[in-house]
Amino acid sequence: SFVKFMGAAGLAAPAILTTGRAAAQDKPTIALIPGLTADGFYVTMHKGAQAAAEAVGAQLIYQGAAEWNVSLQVPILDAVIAKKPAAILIAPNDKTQMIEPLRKAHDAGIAVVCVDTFIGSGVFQTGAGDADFPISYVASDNVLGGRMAARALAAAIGEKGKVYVSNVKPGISTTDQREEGFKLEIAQHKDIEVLETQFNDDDANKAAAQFQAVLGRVPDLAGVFGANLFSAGGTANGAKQAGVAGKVKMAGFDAPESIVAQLKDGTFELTIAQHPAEIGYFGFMAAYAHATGNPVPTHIGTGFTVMTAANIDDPNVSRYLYKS
Ligand code: T6T
Repeated sequence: SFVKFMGAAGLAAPAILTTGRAAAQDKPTIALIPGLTADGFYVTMHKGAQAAAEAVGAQLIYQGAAEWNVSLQVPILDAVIAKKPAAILIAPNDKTQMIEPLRKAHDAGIAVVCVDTFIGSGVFQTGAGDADFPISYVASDNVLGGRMAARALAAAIGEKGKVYVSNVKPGISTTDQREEGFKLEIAQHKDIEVLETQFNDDDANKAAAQFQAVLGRVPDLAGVFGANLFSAGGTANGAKQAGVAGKVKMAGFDAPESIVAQLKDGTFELTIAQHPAEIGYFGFMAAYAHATGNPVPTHIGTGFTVMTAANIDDPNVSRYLYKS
């Protein structure tokens, strides 16, 4: 186009060409569908996306289900597709079951960006596989996060003993990868035995009950990795009720406000805070760039902050606590 040509020639486009239709296209509507709504991780991601929307003067639609459940996420996705946004940012509830529902968005000309969780392999725009159509994946490095948790937990239990992973359910890319990273790292610590994973369906009460059941069977349990907010929080409650908080060592993932007291009283050795506001901000910007004709990276990696009793009062650490 003339505007592109002028840009390539290094000249400012005449103002008249940037008004009208072009200006309307500059303000796309972009939707964010979280994994679930009642979770500080996604509340904070929403704030990041909102900040990005305000920065560029574009519209953000935010719509999600109250639980982590494919059968609840699909109708929300369908309702959002019907609103014809330029792009949908989504944390898919399952890496396989959400492929076909998301293909509907893609087929309708809506760009898909995966945030936090992915579909397929999470490697997009390669022309390979049946799930490479999302334009970008914006997330933490979850295998690395699992490895980090394993190293810290191994040190906390003196490099020996029995541990298990409290996890959500199989098929979720993030928590699957955390467990994978955890086990890869623990394999390097020969005196640590990893017991069977306990799946809690993102239900903290279930995670607490599972902790007590495992402790009943394995009284010398040394440690637990709680692979997300509800897994970690529920396991901690279970340990408290059983009177072994601080004795059975805990490595957590995610950073709700309640983690501060639990780090200080020794319930948790550490927690690995993700940076959900970054995921929301850069996820939105990737979608916005695409909607306005600019190329985007197919993967954007965001950071972690490791929180401990020793550093949690540092404002550069506590700023990564999730909002509620
Ligand atoms: O850990 C986050 C998120 O990364 C994961 O995909 C699901 O669980 C959380 O939302 C925390 O509850």
